[in-house]
Amino acid sequence: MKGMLSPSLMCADPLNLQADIETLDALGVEYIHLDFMDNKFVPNITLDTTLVKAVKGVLRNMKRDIHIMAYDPEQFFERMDIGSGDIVSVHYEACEDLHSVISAIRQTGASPFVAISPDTAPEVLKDYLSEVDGVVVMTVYPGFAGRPIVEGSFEKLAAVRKLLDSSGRKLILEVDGHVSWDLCQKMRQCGADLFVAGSSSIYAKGLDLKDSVPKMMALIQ
Ligand code: S6P
Ligand code: MG
Repeated sequence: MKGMLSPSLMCADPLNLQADIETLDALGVEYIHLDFMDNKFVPNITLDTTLVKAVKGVLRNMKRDIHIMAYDPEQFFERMDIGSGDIVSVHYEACEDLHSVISAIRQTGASPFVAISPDTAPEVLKDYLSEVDGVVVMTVYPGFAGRPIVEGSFEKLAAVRKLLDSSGRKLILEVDGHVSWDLCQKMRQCGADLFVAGSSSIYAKGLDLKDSVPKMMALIQ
């Protein structure tokens, strides 16, 4: 599978979101990463359901990659208008009945992914590999941009890759957190397919997306 990019909209200038989305779309970026938080599962709030829904209306070729860092994520699906073409990831640590949440995502036509936080072991994923289309490995503690990578993240990515391949299904490995210029190629070597790019790379201060995005896309191939 070729490496794909998912720029994190929470790292964009909040007064310029539509222009950024249009630029990313025109540059051939595959996904736009939308972080939704409830201020309970993680101590922060970023993009809200109204915005996540509105983004759907301005996309041309890009698809939404919705990362829900919230308890009881099902309550937000309708307000985000999730459906065909969307990736929707929910956290293993935040769901009481993860099987039923995955099934609810599938029923909308969206692609269900399971996300795991840094302290969660890869083995917990085994029970869900026949139901999801991919997995998100968080390589920072969720809630904020600009955090340092957690130690052991490369080994974890490689272990998850092995697990996904052992399922016999073509599952996507998404990496989220400190995907920097320096580290993205090592993440690729460890088996990541989909890269969330934020303040450590394309959204670093002073950069122009028209330069930084093609540069990042080349690095993760
Ligand atoms: C963090 C969130 C991530 C961030 C991303 C930002 O809770 O899930 O998607 O947006 O980590 O990128 P960076 O390079 O600042 O870590
Ligand atoms: Mg995220």
